[in-house]
Amino acid sequence: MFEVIGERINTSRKLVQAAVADRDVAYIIEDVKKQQDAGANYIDVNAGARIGHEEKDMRWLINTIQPIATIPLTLDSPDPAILEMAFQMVKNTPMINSISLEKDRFDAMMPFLSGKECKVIALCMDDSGMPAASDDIVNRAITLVEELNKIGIPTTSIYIDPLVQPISTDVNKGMMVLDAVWAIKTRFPEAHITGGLSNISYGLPQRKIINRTFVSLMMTAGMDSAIIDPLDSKIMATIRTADMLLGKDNFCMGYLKGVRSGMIES
Ligand code: THG
Repeated sequence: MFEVIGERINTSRKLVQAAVADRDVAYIIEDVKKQQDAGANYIDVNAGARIGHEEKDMRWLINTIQPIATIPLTLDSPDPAILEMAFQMVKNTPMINSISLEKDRFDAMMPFLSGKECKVIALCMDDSGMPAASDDIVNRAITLVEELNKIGIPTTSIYIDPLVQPISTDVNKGMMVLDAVWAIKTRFPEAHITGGLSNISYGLPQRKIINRTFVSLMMTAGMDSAIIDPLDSKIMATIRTADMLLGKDNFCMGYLKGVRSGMIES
């Protein structure tokens, strides 16, 4: 079944930033509980927005969330030192977000991940920047899987993020990533495909209809996870329905359960 990584605990969101600045434990706990109740499989924790405060904010968030979390955390930082610190704090094996092929980050992340039993998000990014063609995405994914396999991370623990780019700047950006996801999933059927979706609609009005149409297309190509807001009931209903239509929901049980609980409606 599709895995939802709840994105709400991110200091780039104004209310979360204020709650973190005020050390408002109740606000954060309430938000995490809501994401869990809405069906999240992981809670992404990103403390990157308050410049100079990431380490302390990340520590505080983990200490606040961990006692009430019933699902694993996704530790989200571009800084390998922050990820290492956070990894040591968590009791349940987390998901690491992320490694990439950018040299400094790659070189720092590989020894850290070596021999660890954790899931890892691998960004198809290198020092030349965002991928410009479908083949770039696929080639970077292949390198990432091969390198991670070498240090003992099994393909089933790897979540490839192909990096979604705005369709408003180039109408081919949708097909570019869809083709790449299809190719990666064909080459590595055991790998997962994840990522943020909202970049696709950047610069256009009515973004949510674009994001949720895109997630169903991405699921057809092989995406089986995404970093989204689980409290957005429309995208959650789209995901549950697409999962069923793609044969991932035995006896349509997930769909039926979603309808009975009122989470899915036409
Ligand atoms: N790939 C990976 N990790 C990621 C991303 C990705 N982590 C961060 C991000 N992208 C996904 N997380 C979020 C979290 C919150 C929001 C968007 C993405 C969000 N944004 C509002 C907006 O842009 O309108 C902010 C509004 C507010 O201030 O509340 O909510 O792609 N591996």
